[in-house]
Amino acid sequence: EPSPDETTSLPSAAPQSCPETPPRLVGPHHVEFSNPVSLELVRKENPEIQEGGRWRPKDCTARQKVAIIIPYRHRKTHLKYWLYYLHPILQRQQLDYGVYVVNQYGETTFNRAKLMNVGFTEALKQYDYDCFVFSDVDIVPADDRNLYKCYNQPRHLSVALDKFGFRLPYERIFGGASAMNKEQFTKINGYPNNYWGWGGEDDDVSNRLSIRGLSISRPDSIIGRCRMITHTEDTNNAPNPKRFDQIKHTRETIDRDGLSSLQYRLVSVEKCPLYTNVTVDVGTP
Ligand code: UD2
Ligand code: MN
Repeated sequence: EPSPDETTSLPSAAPQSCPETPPRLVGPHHVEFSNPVSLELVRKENPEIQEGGRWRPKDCTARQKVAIIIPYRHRKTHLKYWLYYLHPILQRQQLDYGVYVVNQYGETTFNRAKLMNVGFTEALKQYDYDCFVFSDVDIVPADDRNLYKCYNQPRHLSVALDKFGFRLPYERIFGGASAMNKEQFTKINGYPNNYWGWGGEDDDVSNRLSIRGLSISRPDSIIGRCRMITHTEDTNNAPNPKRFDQIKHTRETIDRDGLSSLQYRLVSVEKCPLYTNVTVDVGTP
């Protein structure tokens, strides 16, 4: 049974709450993916990160406890870039945070959405998180004013991606990187569990939000600039041919498919120096 995180050497809660606007943000910053980085370098440049990829500010109490959930399989080079760029940003944002890489076990069809539900559930077993950022492993914000935290409405973070010409490809998009607090996430019954392969699951979540009367909040397209690492299609993640039909039926599936029906076999939970590695068997379609 995992113990609450307070047993680590994280600084204990400071009396004063951190300022609403983090004081050490730098604004737009350079992001490039041309020279691969090592985990050793990331550790060296982020000496305060505790095992499992945990950090919290020492001179003030963070306003939110944020679990970052990354759906993952066979993307080591991308993960290293993500950790390299995000750890410094998240510290400047003064969040009390933990990074959870949810690694799909085996070589069966990828299920991004179900991995998100597993990440939410497993992160809550470790610490009393109140906010959840769900991020692809290949997306890095190019401006640290894009706060990886939760808002009154679900937050879409990756709003101005290089891949999409720095604008939204369509208004209701919620894929890439987004944030929901515990209440918002449970209100939509989490992600659907039965989208196997590429596509559609992010639009299903977007449908869930509108069905439950939630709207999408976003930073502007300057602050919301992000870069996506270019990549080819992964093996075992071919476009899901059922997706078009599935996203038409969210209204019927929202209550029965999601956190309420989540089943998985936990293979391991490993506290690595820069992230917690959750390996899970999500089954097959
Ligand atoms: C888009 C969406 C993404 C998701 C996906 C469809 C944006 C910016 N992104 O991304 O959120 O909805 O379409 O499923 O709208 N992954 C692995 N290993 C694999 C396969 C996937 O780690 O073998 C993870 C990884 O975190 C990756 C994510 O799943 O970033 C999404 O997969 P993708 O990058 O192939 O999809 P993409 O870029 O078309
Ligand atoms: Mn991608």
